[in-house]
Amino acid sequence: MMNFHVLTLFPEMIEDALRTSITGRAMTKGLLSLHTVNIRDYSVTGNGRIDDYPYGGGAGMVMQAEPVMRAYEALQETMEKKPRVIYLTPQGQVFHQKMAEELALEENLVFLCGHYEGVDERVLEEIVTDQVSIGDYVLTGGELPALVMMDAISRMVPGVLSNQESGETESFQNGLLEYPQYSRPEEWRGKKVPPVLLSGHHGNVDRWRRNQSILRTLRVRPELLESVEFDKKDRKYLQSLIRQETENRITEEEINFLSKLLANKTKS
Ligand code: 6GU
Repeated sequence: MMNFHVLTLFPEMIEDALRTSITGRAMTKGLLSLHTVNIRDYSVTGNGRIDDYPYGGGAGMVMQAEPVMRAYEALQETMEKKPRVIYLTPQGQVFHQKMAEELALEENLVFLCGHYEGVDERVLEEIVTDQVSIGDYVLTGGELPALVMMDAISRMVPGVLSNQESGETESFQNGLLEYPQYSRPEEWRGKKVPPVLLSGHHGNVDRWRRNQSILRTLRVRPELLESVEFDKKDRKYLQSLIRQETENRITEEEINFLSKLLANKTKS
């Protein structure tokens, strides 16, 4: 059971997204709960404002400390133990799968979504335990990042995915990108399904998929290959790529990368 709490200026954005599809089903099943708090309800100026000009000047507005603190305090009263509080910001650590798996073990998680140029640093020092970014680009607010994190965390909560859906965890489990998938028809607009997938030979299918995963990872995310364990058959495939024995044209850069990788892996 995972209880998400979200401090935000746009609660409906969070509610609508999380009540959709697999996370929505998990909430109905009682495996997840969602509690949003509208920071604007904790405005202290009487006119509903929660932002003000930055001291020292500069562009934009800053979310004030007091409304954020009061919204948090209203939440915290409902919990026995101090929860982890995640502030979504491009200045945070970059989110990854291991982090999702670790956070899925918590009972309560609080997400603080900032807007404008950010949140007064003093309230962050008081309540935030983790600062997280979802990648190197800038968004208008923390709501989409919070939703991205809650989605990734939810699917790691036992029971949220069906057995069939759990298979999809494979993608990153072996440290490689996923192999290509095909469904009916066998030929679509002149393009055929790779014959090995129709052969019924499970060993060959597994080998082909593993090779496709390695090839894709080499082309798109070569740095991921550094932390992958290669067995004898993997190394044979990598050698065949280097010798250009496959249909797949490999660039000189990819060959150099693979040669170094194989040299390093044999040393250790
Ligand atoms: Cl967490 N917030 C914002 N505003 N932009 C981002 C981000 C977070 N992560 C990547 N870009």
